[in-house]
Amino acid sequence: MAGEIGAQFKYSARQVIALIGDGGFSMLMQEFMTAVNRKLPIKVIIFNNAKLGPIQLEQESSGYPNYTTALKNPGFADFTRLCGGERWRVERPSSE
Ligand SMILES: Cc1ncc(C[n+]2csc(CCOP(=O)(O)OP(=O)(O)O)c2C)c(N)n1
Ligand SMILES: [Mg+2]
Repeated sequence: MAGEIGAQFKYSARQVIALIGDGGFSMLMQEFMTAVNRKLPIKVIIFNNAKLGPIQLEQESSGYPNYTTALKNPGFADFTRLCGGERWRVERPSSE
């Protein structure tokens, strides 16, 4: 999120959208609070597959068994709401 925060400060009239995995967001989720505190209108789309995908890929491509890449995530929508952000949780790709 640091990049998006910097981009939104620099280009305040433009829309900044972060597309991020659950693992990546978890590593820097405190920065969401910074974005809210500074009233930055950044949109964050979190792809939650409950795993550290690149690490699993590295392990498998190196011939190692999969080890500790599954994530037990908090409710990201609840987290962002508690931080003061607006949030929508999407469970199905349809618009209904
Ligand atoms: C502080 C920090 N930033 C970035 C990385 C690089 N990194 C390695 S694994 C990972 C997360 C991957 O999981 P996820 O974002 O959920 O990817 P996906 O499951 O969608 O493939 C990141 C960001 C790191 N290890 N540490
Ligand atoms: Mg993931």
